[in-house]
Amino acid sequence: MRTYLATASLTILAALMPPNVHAQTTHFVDVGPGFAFTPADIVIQVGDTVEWTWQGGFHNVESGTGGIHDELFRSGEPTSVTGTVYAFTFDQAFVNENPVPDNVYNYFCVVHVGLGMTGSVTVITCNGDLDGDDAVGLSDLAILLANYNSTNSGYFDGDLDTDGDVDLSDLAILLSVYGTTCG
Ligand SMILES: [Ca+2]
Ligand SMILES: [Ca+2]
Ligand SMILES: [Cu+2]
Repeated sequence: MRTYLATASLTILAALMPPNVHAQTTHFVDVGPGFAFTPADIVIQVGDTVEWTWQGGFHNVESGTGGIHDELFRSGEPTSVTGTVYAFTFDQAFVNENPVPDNVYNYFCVVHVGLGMTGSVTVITCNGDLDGDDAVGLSDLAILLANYNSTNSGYFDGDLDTDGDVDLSDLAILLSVYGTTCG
């Protein structure tokens, strides 16, 4: 009975929580001029767009790991035309149709993958939800506080602004979405 009441209470609570929504933004990644994507590893919110811009060298962008294309996204054949732009939007439909572990979408330059020219896009589908229950609440706050003042942290440790550490700015973000639900 107690379990039933707790479950029912949570269900009612979830229905009352506002949805977890955010403004869509564009993230910029440089392709070259050396054998690198800069920044190589980015964290974005679902619905955001990543825009790669060629800064020099002969490169492309294609999803996959170890030089094996997984056919999720690809800029086309390698090009050396500086100023070339390739944009891809990681929306909910894309994530649903192409699930990958921890929502980490890896990519590489087919010419220079052997030189370590790789990158990744981590897509957050529920901002502030650190334990993956599609709601932002006390358990997520507890995770953030447990890692408070830590460095070299990841998003799911509570580094919500992905600047490498867990501090007041991350707490502010979590509180701004506290009580929201996703999915
Ligand atoms: Ca949660
Ligand atoms: Ca941070
Ligand atoms: Cu390259």
